[in-house]
Amino acid sequence: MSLSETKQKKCICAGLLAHVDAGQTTLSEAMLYVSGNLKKLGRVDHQDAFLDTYHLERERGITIFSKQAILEREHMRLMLLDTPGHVDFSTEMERTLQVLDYAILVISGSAGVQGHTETLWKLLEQYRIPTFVFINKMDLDTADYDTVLAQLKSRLSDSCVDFSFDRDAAQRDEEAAMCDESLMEAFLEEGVLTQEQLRHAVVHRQIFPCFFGSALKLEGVEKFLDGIQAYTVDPVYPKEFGAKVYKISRDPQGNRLTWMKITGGGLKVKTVLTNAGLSVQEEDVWEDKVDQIRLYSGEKYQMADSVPAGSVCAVTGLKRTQPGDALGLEPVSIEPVLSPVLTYQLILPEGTDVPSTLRSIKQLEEEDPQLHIIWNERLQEIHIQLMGEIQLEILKSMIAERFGLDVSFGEGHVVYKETITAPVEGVGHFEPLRHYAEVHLLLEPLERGAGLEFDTVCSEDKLDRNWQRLILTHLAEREHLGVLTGSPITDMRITLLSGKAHAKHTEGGDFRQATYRAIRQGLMKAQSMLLEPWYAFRLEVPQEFIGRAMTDIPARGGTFDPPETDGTYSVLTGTAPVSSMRDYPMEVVAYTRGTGRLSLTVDGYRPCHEAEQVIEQAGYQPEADLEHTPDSVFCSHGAGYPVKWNEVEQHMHLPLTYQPAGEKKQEEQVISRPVKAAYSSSAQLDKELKKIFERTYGTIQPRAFRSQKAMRYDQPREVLRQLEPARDYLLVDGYNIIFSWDDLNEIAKDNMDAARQVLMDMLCNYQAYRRCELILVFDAYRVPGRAGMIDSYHNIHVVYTKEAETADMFIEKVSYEISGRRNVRVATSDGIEQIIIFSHGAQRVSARAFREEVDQVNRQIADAIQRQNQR
Ligand SMILES: Nc1nc2c(ncn2[C@@H]2O[C@H](COP(=O)(O)OP(=O)(O)OP(=O)(O)O)[C@@H](O)[C@H]2O)c(=O)[nH]1
Ligand SMILES: [Mg+2]
Repeated sequence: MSLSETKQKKCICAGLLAHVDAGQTTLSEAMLYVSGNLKKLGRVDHQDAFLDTYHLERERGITIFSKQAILEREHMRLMLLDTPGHVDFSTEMERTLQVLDYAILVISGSAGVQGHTETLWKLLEQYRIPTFVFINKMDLDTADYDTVLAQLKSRLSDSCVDFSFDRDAAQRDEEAAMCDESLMEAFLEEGVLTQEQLRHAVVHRQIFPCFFGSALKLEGVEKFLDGIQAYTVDPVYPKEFGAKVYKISRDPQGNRLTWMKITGGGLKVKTVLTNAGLSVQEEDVWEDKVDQIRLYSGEKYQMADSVPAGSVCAVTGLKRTQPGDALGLEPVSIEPVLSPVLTYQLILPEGTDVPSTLRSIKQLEEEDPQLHIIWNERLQEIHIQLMGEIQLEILKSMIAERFGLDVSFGEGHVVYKETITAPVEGVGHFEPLRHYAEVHLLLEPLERGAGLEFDTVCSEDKLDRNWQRLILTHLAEREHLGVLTGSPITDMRITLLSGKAHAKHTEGGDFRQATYRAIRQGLMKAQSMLLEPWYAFRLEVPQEFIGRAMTDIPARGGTFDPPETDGTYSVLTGTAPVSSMRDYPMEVVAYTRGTGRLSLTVDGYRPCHEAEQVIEQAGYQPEADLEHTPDSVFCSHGAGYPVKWNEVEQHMHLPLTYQPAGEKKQEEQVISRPVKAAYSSSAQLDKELKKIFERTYGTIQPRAFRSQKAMRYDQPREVLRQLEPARDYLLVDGYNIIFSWDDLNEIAKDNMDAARQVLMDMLCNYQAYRRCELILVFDAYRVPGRAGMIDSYHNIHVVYTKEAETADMFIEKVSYEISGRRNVRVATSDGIEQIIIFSHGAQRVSARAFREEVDQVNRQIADAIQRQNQR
């Protein structure tokens, strides 16, 4: 297939969306069949539908993954995307929205508009997707034309217009003209509307053409295709390359597929794609070559050497793409609207190696980023976010299938969020030796459902544009946690007010630190509010049970509109917290003996109805969460020291600029102080410190090894025999720490020996103060000739591991030997690889947290020095 061949036809990407069981897979099948693209008509109920290809889909008769089919007509190529209708898979559905030219909303003629249909409608509005409606199952006796059309108009939009071809055209045009002023003008002038005018109205979402039929009986399907052909416009694309990634999956052979729509130019195989130039962190930039371009239709695919703009294809060879990636000229995608509101503990079978399993399970998160698979250090648990029980069951089967693991899940809990009630200015300062950054952020509450917005009002004269961009990236790059329960923050605008860099000492990482700290400092100052997810519900019960329903809902913290009566049924609509409604569907079934219907759709977040209990239960201590510390680091006499969040404003270098309403403007005399450039070499400082330290605390004994000489070891456990018995042990993963601490990392770039030396000196101070048995471990391969040696350096031990033995392995073995009997801590990097150390009871300290401790010790020593000097 070549670029030129395909371009003569109108090429449209249309997604089928619906409430579960409305018949979208059946409709796709029917459309492919009647247009001659499918020889044999399959059927969902016979487990041979063209688009329900995955075995779990066939077994259950529901769609789980979105899938593509290519429908060729004489003058039109339709790229159909079938999506799952079940709410539990709605994040999968939402991912396709970013690539659709048109949506086909399928409604069951007998079930009518459902709660989920309204959710879909809102999404289509948000993504501004022109929409056709197909009312299916009209073959059933329970389907009624007038009822459904009235429902469409009242619950979705007045602009839903019957476009059936057998309808009186004049009547249709008159109805269409009511939807828009300019259409009305045209209609009054001409008495009819042209196809062109209607097309224009459809693409601008002024009209939603509706068609009726039966997918199963192939009725109205051909006409529907005619309608799509007649009332759609061929999208126009720019010449320069652009593409939007909407999905990551794996084929049966395990090849990683990146699903994308080409939105500009075209794509040829062997092209090198990159995400560089987009606002990503340097370490996240990738560059990969397109290996194959596959045009899928159902399970089968054709390979193409090149595809034109407008195509939807799967590409192999890209290793680091993510759903939502915008490549080339494509603008950044909007954040997904739907997200799971339940979180579950994922329980691995006994004896499973947690870190390696976690790494492989993370593969699933690539495919569904909304799963949010996290390792909760505090609870020592894997947590995963899900939409509901069906997704949970499917995930369990998939994990068994792909990874051979029989996992189970803990009881689900709702996912809380936090926001603030009034604006506040947050300040973060980060200035360890040879580093510098200060950031001031304005945190303002936004209306519910707004999410997070980032902005800057900082003048570029004050802070260079590049630093500002970096700060905005840091704001967006991770989830920021609130201070009530440690849940993610939302519904806030965060604006960069001012910031300061140092001409020599500022590095990118410094602004990250200052930014994170500024947010948390602001949150500590602010009045926070806990939010919880709410459902919009629609409860239909026989009239005799309406009294029961009306007492149940308030008891569960919900509210409702006055009940309506629909024949023998009463209908109650309203909203209620997810947390208290989770078991209600079962209860409705029970008390109505199966005659009641309850539909629940997530309706965003609102203030938590039992905030106090939830906060108390969470037991979250924001100041103890060192990964999200609200405190800052300042510098004095060449040494960094921590400053508590509530004292930061007495030390900051830039003035506050936000004026809370009604408060008098602060004097601007707190103008920036000169940044301290003083830096005395660490060795010199250490010598000085040691002298004074010894005066204060007595001589530092080299208590280290019984034998003072360096020695070789064979088994890591032999190292232990060399140690004085102690209560507390600290194992430090040397290179991990060097690379994690910005200042050491900087030194290491020029001179690794020097970096090692500085670390050793710092740890000597630390050991002297904390009196633990400290073992610093370096991978041997970087220090020729020392492999397998244990050395003593003043009051600490330094181990150079043997060849083919990593520091990790050494630490694991040694910590295993001592833990259980002693208090063992391991200081290492912030990655997740090291969780293993926990499994035998040793405690892991992240590089960042350990740095805080070391800095704190230094500060205490500095205080001691000061006291000494004052005597
Ligand atoms: N009577 C009748 N049944 C239909 C029609 N279309 C689909 N069905 C039946 O409705 C059921 C659901 O059809 P699907 O096509 O799987 O529905 P879906 O919307 O794809 O469902 P999910 O993918 O699970 O959301 C099946 O049993 C179909 O046979 C129709 O036009 N008339
Ligand atoms: Mg389906």
